[in-house]
Amino acid sequence: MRLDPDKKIDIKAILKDLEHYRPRRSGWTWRKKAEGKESQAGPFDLKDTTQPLKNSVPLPSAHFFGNIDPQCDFVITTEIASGRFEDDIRRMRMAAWHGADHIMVIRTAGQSHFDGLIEGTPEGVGGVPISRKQLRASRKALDLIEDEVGRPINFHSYISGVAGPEIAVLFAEEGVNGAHQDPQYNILYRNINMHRSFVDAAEAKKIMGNAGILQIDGAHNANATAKEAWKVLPELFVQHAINCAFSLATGMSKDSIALSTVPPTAPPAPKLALDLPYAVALRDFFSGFKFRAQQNTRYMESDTGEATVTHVLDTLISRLTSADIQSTITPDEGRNVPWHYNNILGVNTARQTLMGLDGMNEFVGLKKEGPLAGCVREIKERAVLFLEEILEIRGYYAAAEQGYFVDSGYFPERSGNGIARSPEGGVTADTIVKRERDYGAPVCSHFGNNAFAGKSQKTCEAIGGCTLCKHEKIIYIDEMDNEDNVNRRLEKPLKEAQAGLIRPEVEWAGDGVVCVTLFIPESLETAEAAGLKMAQNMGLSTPEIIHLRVIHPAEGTLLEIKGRLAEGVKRSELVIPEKEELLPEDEISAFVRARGLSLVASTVGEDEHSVGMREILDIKHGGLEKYGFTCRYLGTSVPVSKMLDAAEESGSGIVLISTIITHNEIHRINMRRLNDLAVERGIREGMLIISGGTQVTGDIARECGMNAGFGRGTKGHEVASFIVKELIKRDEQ
Ligand code: Z98
Repeated sequence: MRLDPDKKIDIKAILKDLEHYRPRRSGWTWRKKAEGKESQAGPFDLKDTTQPLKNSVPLPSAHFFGNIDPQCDFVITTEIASGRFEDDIRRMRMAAWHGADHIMVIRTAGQSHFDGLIEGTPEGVGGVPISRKQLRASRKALDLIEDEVGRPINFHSYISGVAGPEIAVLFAEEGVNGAHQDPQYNILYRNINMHRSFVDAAEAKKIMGNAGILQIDGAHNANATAKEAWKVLPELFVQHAINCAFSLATGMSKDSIALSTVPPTAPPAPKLALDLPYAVALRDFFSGFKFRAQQNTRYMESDTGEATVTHVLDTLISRLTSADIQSTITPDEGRNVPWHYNNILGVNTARQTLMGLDGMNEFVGLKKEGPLAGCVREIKERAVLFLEEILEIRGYYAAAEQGYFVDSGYFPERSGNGIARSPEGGVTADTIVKRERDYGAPVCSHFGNNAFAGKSQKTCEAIGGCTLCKHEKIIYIDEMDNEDNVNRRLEKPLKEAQAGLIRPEVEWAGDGVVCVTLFIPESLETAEAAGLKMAQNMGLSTPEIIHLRVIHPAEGTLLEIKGRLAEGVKRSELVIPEKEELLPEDEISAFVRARGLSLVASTVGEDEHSVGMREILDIKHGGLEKYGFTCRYLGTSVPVSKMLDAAEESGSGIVLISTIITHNEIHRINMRRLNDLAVERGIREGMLIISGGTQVTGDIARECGMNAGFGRGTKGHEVASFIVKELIKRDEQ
C-alpha cells in the first residue's frame, strides 16, 4: 500500500486486515544530520539542518526562495487527539507534511484513571482511551505517511496510571516509539499510591528500555500546575533527578531518557532573564540526557497570536541552549476547541523559528561571566539544597507526604501549600504483594525476580515465547460496541463524500464546525451578546465564544466564535474556474529583457482611480517593472486616442488601460473605442491591448475587443505571464 499525495488517505484500507498488521520497527529515531549537498537549500548554505523531506508543504514565504523546505535539527512534536483515531490519522498526515516527526496521541480523559488495559472497548468514554486497535491503525497509517514524506515518524503516548506496565507491553508490541513515564506524575497529579507507582514504574521502564522507547518525564507538570511557575525551578531539578536515577537503575540508557523542560514564564514577565538561567543550569546538571523542550503552557491564554510569540521566545531559548525535541502546543488545549489546523500553526512556528535561527550559535554565545552565571549558580544551589533536605528527612516519600512539591514558595522558602500525599494512601493502596519465589514473568522484558530466567537465553522460551518476541501470540480484540465503533462513525462522512457533499470541519470529518472572527465596535459585554447573535444570524448553530480580546474598553472587542454550519455544498454545483498556469518569473524576465519590451498605461475616460494600475506597474508591488518592462504611465482620465499616439510614438506594442465599471457602460464604450481606433489606424494587429479594473473580467474585456481583462486582486505576475505567453504564441504562428 502506498499513499498518493493527490488522494485522501483511505481509512477503510488502513482498517483492513488490521489484526495481522505488524509494526515495521521499534524504538525511537532521531533526524539525520544533512551531509554535503543536503545542507544547501536553494541559494543558502545552512548549518543546523537535517535531511530534506520527499514531500512537504514549505513555509508560506518559501516561494520567494524557490520553494525550499529545509528541515531543522530538532525533532518537532505535535499533540493530536480529536477523540476519533480515524480523524487523527488524517491530521497526522497533514502535520507530517509540515515537518512534525513526533506525534503524541493524548487523551482528553486521563488514561491514568483507567485501572486496566483497554482492549476491544469502544472509543469515546469521555475521551480517547488508547486501545490496541487505535494504536495499530495509527502506526500502520504512520508507516505509510513516513514513506510518503521520507522521514521516520515517532509515535508517542503515555505510560501512566495503575495499568502502566501493561500499557508498556502493549506499546512495545505495537511499535510505539516514545512515551511519558514518571512515577511522580502518578503520585502528585493522579493520587496513585506511592509504592505502587514506583514498583510499576520499575517494570514499565524496563520494558520501555528494552523496546528502545524514548522516555519523557513529568517534571514540567509542576510548572504547569504551580501558582507561580518560576518558583518551582529548584524542585524541577529534583523531580528530573529522581526520575533519571530511577530510570538508569532499571537499565534504561541515558540517551533514551528525555527531560521534559518548559521555560517557566511568559511576557510580560521578564522571560529571558528568568527562563534562560534555568535552561542553562539544567543542561549543565543533566548533560548526556536528552532534552525535550515543551513551550510554555502555564501562561497561555486563548490568544493564538500571544501564544505564538511566547512559543518563539521558548524556541529561542532552546536554540541558545540545546534541545533534541521541540514540542508544540496550541491554546486549543485550554479553550477546548478541537485541535486541527492550529496544530499545523504550532508546528510551523517551531519550524519557522528554528530555520530562521539557523547557524545562530556560530555568531552568538552565552556569557560565561556576569549575571547569567550568577543566576545559574543560584538555581543550582537551591536545587542541591532541596535534594539534601529531602535526604535529611529520609527521602522522597517523606517529602511528598510533607507537601514539598508544587509549593508556591521559592525554595528554601515554603508556603505550605504543596501537594501532600500519604505513602500509605491513594488509589490502589495496599496492592503491592511480595513476589513469590516461583513467579514467572509473562514477557521477556521484566524487572526483578523471574522464575523463567536463567533457563535459556530468552526467558520466554520456557513458555513457548512471549508476545514481545512472537507477535502472532498477541490476541487482537476488535471493538465490541455495536454503535460507537469506527465503522459506524465512518458511515456518514463516507456516504456524504461519495454523494459529493463538502462540509467544513474542525473536530471530526465533515462536522460542519467553523470559527469566525468578528470585531464589534462595542464594550466587552455588549460585544459578546451581539457576537453570539450575529453568529446565529450567519446560520451557525450552537455558537460559542472561544476567544475575546478587548481592543479598547469603549471602542471595541475582538471575538472568535465557533459554531456549526448546517448546510454543506454539493461538489457538482461548484463552478471551478480553470487555473491559468503562470510562466516562471525568471523566464518572463529573461524574455522581456532580451526584447527590451515597453508598454504604455493609464486610466481612461473620466476615471481617476489610479491605484490599481500603479500597483500592476510598480516594482515595489511586484508589478511589471520587476520583470524589466519599460512602463510609460500617462496618468489618469487619458483619452483613448492619446494612448495610441503614445504607443505609436514610443514604438510600444503593449497598451494597458484601467477602468471602473459604470452603470451606463462607459467602461465598455471606452474599451470598444480603443479597439476600433487601433483598427482604424491599422495598428491593431501587432498590438496587445489589455484592460483591468476591480470588476473587469476576461469575458467582458474580450467582448469589447481587448486581448485580455484582469479583475480585482490581479498581480503583476499574471499580467506579465499573459503578455509573454501571447508574444511567444505570435512568434510561433
Ligand atoms: C505534554 N502537553 O507533556 P493522563 N504522564 C506524564 C504526563 O506529563 C502526562 C501524562 C502521563 C503535555 C501533556 N501530560 C500533559 C508524565 C500528561 C498523561 O492521566 O493520561 O492524562 O496522563 O506533552
